[in-house]
Amino acid sequence: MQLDLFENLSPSANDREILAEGATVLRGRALDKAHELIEAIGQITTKAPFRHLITPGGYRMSVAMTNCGQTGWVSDQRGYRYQATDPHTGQAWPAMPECFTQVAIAAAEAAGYRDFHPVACLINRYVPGARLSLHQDKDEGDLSCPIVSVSLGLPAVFQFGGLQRTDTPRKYLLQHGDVAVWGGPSRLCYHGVLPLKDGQHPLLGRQRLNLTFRVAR
Ligand code: MD6
Ligand code: FE
Repeated sequence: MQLDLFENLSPSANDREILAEGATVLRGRALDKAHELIEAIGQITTKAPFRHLITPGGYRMSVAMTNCGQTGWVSDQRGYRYQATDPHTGQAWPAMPECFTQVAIAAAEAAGYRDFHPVACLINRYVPGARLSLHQDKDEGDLSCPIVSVSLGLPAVFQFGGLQRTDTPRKYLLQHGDVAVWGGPSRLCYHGVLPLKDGQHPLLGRQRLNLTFRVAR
């Protein structure tokens, strides 16, 4: 009985979309952990609040950010970098919660990346209108490891292009619970998020939260 093989799979367990070689969206992969992740984000942001970073060019980012883990991504007039302390408090970033690590490792494995051990998680908050222009993630020091990205709250249009800024990006809707895993030949592909459309999410209201797990030095 062929059907029996699939009987125990939840409807989403095998739902994946390949964006390019090495880049996969696992639809709904974090859905069953969403409450736990959101609760943990609340704890983290009491110690390391969301803030709007300033780009090296002097612009205030519309996306608000914070971090947890051994190191965190920051931006200011001096440039983009990872640092072990929160520039706002001078304290170490809050520890990475166990539920974060588990979701990230399991998703990486499901996408074919074994032995992924994230040390940093950048937490992004989008309110309606907030956007992230096309960029490459290249400040990590170790580009051999993938990035795992978890979407929560309002849906967003994710743009995924090629290795050149001028390559025309394709668009993908990232919804609550979706996990994108990104590495190998597409690790340096340009990507971005279009201005968030207004809406009301049952768990998060008028916002989108995104977690990106990284191996950084
Ligand atoms: C976001 N994500 O989805 C922004 N970067 O809010 C990213 O910039 C990103 O989703 C690298 C890999 C996956 C991502
Ligand atoms: Fe990115």
